[in-house]
Amino acid sequence: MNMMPKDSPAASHVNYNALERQYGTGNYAPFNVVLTRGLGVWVWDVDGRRYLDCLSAYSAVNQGHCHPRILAALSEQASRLAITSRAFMNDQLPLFCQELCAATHSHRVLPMNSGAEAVESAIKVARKWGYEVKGVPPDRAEIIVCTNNFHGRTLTIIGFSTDATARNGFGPFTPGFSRIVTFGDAAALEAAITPNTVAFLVEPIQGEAGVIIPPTGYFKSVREMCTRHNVILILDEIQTGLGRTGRLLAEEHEGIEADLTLIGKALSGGFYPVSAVLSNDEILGVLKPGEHGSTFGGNPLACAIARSALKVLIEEGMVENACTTGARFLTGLREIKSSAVKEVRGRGLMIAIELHPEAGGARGYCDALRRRGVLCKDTHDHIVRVSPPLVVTSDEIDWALEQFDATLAQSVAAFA
Ligand code: IF1
Repeated sequence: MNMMPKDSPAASHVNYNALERQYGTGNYAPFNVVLTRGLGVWVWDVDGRRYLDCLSAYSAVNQGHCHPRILAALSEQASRLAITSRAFMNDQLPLFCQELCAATHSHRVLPMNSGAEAVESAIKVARKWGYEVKGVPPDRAEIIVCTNNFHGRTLTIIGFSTDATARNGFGPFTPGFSRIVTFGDAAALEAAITPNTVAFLVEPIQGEAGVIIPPTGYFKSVREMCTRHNVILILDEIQTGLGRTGRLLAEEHEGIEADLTLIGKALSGGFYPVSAVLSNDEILGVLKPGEHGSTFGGNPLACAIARSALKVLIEEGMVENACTTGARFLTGLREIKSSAVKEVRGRGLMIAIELHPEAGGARGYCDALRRRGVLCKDTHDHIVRVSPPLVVTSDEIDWALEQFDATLAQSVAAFA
């Protein structure tokens, strides 16, 4: 195992685990690893052990940890001007909007901060568009979502989650999301649309649900239906976007264009919360001065970082690399002979290994991978998510495949 770079802090005597348990909040159950440094696809723990990051902060570090060009842009801007509020204009936001529109073939950008804020903003905009443009009666707007959706953790969003763990104990919830349809079932969506439906909010690939790839043609049908019924198609690309699936936006695989696209996470290369709602005049034009905003949304530092993160992603061929190395990873994982594996699926570098329930649970495999220097995360008990930064090389994929092969080949009993 390569040791920590020379200039990193030595192993500390701080009991990080105890401190976090004593003073933090127990809303996570993290793996037993304390990270202190990251560069590219690699991260190091406080004891100098190196790991290949196959989670990428849930696709927030598509560009790799601490990308030097993005770091330089952050440092330069932060030393000059960080935040001004939107009460005044700044010299970064207009360029950020122009460059993001050009890259995504959008016409307008609403800059926000977290992914959930982008989702909440999209819900507000879709409702207002419904009342002012579509003519839905006041307070009657309906938005359709999918089973097993994940769009964030705010009250409105968990209100339409189908995951009891996300909902229990947090009610009452925001009305207007009563119609929840099976992901991939076009007929179910057709049946759920009413004259009061203003939008269909959906992930192009369901990430947290376990990298659920839609049936071929599903989104073509969705696009046709939304157009026919004058319903806004909102694609949540906060995880699938910005190269993760081997295209700049996952919608490109489906040959469609959303009416409203949400991006976040890697929009900052993992340095800063930056998200955005992408759309056009008719939809984003419903927002008038004073009707929406946030303290940090569109601030100069966020915009400078995002401009660099987008430039780096495109100029350094990371989207194309996700396509080629993703295919290599998927093929290699599928060639592993293991009684524990039920299915390996994915698109680009958004991959999941679904295990048989008898395998004893994905968390045990993630722990075994961690001990071999690969960091992965389990989801829904039996699924291992695999999503390295988009700068990963073929050699690094091949090394990772050796660790997966050794781990998955272990007897199922080892993890029971
Ligand atoms: C956690 C999950 C992933 C997202 C999509 C919106 C958001 C997310 C498709 C909200 C955020 C994060 C949340 C984070 C872990 C991670 C996650 F496991 F929670 F479900 F990626 F799959 N749309 N996903 O994936 O963005 O407000 O977080 O910036 O809650 O621990 P956010």
